[in-house]
Amino acid sequence: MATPGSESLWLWIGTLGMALGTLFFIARGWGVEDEEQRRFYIITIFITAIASIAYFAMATGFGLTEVSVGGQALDIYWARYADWLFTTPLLLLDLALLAKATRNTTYTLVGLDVIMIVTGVVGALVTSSPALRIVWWGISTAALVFLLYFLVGALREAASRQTDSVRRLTTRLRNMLIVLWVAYPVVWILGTEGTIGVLPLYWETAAFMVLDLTAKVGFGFVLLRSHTVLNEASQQTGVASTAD
Ligand SMILES: *C/C=C(C)/C=C/C=C(C)/C=C/C1=C(C)CCCC1(C)C
Repeated sequence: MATPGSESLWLWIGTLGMALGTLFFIARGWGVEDEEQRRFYIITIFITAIASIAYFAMATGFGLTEVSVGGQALDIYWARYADWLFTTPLLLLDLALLAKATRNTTYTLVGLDVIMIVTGVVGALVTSSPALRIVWWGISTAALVFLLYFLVGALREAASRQTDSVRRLTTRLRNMLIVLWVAYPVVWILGTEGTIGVLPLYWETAAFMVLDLTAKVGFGFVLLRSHTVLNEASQQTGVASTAD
């Protein structure tokens, strides 16, 4: 097993940020009685809790491996993918619940997401050739494109059933998600994984840390900021289920 280098600084900042985010969401959700609202808290708390554990593991040298591709030794933090495999579906679930997306839509989003992460980790660990790694990156990126396409469609469809403030919140979170998620394959291909070596591991780790914190803690802040809006979002369920 390889040992972390100077990039561990960013991994420790990530650990701390995720842990503080987790504590903040727990404290904020403490007195919330409404079951529907609590669901958003539970999901969001698990997102940052899982990420803080993954960051701690990486900062202490677990989840790092060295792969050799065409004579080049690459340091790969595979623990990221274990984190993302659970946290990205949970992020989508937050948004799907807010939008009252149908189960089929939610499953489709989660399915594409799992394909994206799994093909991403294969790309990160494949050693036969740099070209093959890029092919896996392409497959993973294609899954992301389909995912975002379905997400936009599903949220547009849901918009008519939402109040103005819930719709505004959904749109804001959707835009955040699109901008942030699209940056991941870019960092990957420019970083160690892409073998081009534009972005050294130190800066790649910093970039992923900023993206992860924004996509999880930042996303959670925006989602859980207004209890009034979450309340409206949960009340719609009542309306929708009586209308059914
Ligand atoms: C909290 C963590 C988040 C929001 C992680 C998101 C990760 C992605 C959108 C990753 C996407 C990837 C590709 C589209 C291709 C290359 C491999 C990945 C896994 C970096």
